[in-house]
Amino acid sequence: MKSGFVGIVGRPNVGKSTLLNSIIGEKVAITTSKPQTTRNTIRGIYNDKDLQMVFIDTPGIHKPKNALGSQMTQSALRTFKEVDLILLMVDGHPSEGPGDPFILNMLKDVKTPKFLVINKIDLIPPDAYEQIYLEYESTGIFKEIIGISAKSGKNVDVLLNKAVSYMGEGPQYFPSDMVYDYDETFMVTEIIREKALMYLEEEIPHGIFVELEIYEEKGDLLHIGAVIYCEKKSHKGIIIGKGGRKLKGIGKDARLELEGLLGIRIFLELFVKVKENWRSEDITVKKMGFSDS
Ligand SMILES: Nc1nc2c(ncn2[C@@H]2O[C@H](COP(=O)(O)OP(=O)(O)OP(=O)(O)O)[C@@H](O)[C@H]2O)c(=O)[nH]1
Ligand SMILES: [Mg+2]
Repeated sequence: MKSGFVGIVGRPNVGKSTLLNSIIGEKVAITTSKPQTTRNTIRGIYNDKDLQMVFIDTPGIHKPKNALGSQMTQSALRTFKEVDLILLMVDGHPSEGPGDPFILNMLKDVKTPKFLVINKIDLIPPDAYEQIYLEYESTGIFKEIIGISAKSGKNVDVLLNKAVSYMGEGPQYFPSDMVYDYDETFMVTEIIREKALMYLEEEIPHGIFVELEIYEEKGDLLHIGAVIYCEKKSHKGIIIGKGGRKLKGIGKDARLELEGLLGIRIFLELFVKVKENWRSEDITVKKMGFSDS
């Protein structure tokens, strides 16, 4: 049996979680068009005959502005050391500020084999692709450089096949029918957060987190009560929206997806509460499990 761990790292919004979902073939991690969507390291398990690969999706590495950002970046960096193969993902956007040079510098000292994955090739003009390719090739630290589209699935199979050859003989870490390693309630809070992110703009998305207060199955109905926490009173009004319309939209979208996912009718109640400055409080951030598990 071959097995091993593969870490997916890179700046926010390059498509790491989209790649994880594409490899696993189902939604294991939420994805949005907003940077810093993923806050926890998320393990997706790829099972095939005599093969198990555990892909670790990580929060986008960025210059932290608060305790949450710092925990997120730290957990991504820790992943370097825990895996058999590292996929550094970039997209066509040139890094604003020292993002990628910072990551490259760290990677240079890590002995683990590394691939560069250039994502969103559907959006990158050929000459720009070549420039990115040559720039990263010149660092000499990548075993492979592969262009993919995580969204359409293009070349994801090529990437997977190349990654398999870096897996050694090893144990089966998880049962062969398992595709993620977290609790069902984690995905419930994540899907509610995903829908909220989609409805919200500017700073507000980064300042929210979701906590479950009720999770009770009654006959053929699952009762879920969840709180969307935000940082400011003024944000609370925006999340609720005129006549409660935005919150209703978030609730409906989340309920429909959760019903499909869990295969049960759901009564979803959403509440909005304020917890000022939670992202700057180390203790709150740790308690909420945003640090690595
Ligand atoms: N056009 C295009 N868009 C893509 C592709 N892959 C991902 N995206 C989009 O890029 C955005 C970010 O995707 P995510 O998978 O959430 O990115 P991420 O790297 O996990 O982001 P963080 O969790 O914030 O670090 C989403 O809107 C995706 O739909 C691709 O191959 N082509
Ligand atoms: Mg992500």
